[in-house]
Amino acid sequence: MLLRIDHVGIACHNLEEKIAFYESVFGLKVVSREINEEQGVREAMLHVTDGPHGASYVQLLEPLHPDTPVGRFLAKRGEGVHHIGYGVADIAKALEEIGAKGVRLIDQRPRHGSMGASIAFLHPKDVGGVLTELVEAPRR
Ligand code: CMX
Ligand code: CO
Repeated sequence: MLLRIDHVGIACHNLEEKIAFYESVFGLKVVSREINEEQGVREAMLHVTDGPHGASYVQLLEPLHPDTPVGRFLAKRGEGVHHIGYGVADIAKALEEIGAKGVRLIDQRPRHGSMGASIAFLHPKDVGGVLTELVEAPRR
C-alpha cells in the first residue's frame, strides 16, 4: 500500500532560517513554498530524490499561530520531526482499508496538501506515537 516515503515533516520556529540550513548543510533545493491556512502552516518542500514511485522531500513547517497542530507541538516538544508522509496510489482506498483495521483517521476524507497533493492524517496514538500522513500526488 505504501509506495515511498513522500516526505519527513519537520517543525521549526523560523522557516527561512531552517531552509538556509538544509540548503547549506545538505545541498537540498526548495521546490515549493506555500501557506496552508487549513493546516495552520507556512511550509517549504525541499527535493531529496526521485524514485520509481515518485519523489521524496523534506517538508519544513512553521506554524501560522501558536494554536495550531505545529504550534502546539513546538510548545510541548520543541523543534524536530513532526510527522512522516507516505505516498499511496489511491488515498480514499488506503483510508478505507486503514480505518477498517481500527486506526483512527484524523481526516475521514482527503484534504489539500503541498504541491497539489491529496493528504490525510492518521492519529499518532494508534501508530505507535508517529503522526502519519498519507499522500496521493497529483496526476501528471
Ligand atoms: N507526533 C506524535 N504525537 C503527537 C504529535 C506528533 N506530531 N502531536 C501531538 N501528539 C500527541 C501529543 O503528545 C498528545 O499526547 P499525550 O496526550 O500523551 O500528551 C496527543 O498527541 C494529543 O496532542 P495535543 O497536544 O492535544 O495536540 P493536538 O491538539 O494538536 O492534536 C493531532 C494532535 C495529531 C490530532 C493534531 O496535531 C493533528 O490533527 N495533526 C494533523 C494535522 C497537522 O499536523 N498538520 C500540519 C502539517 C501539514 C502538512 O503536513 O501538510
Ligand atoms: Co506533511
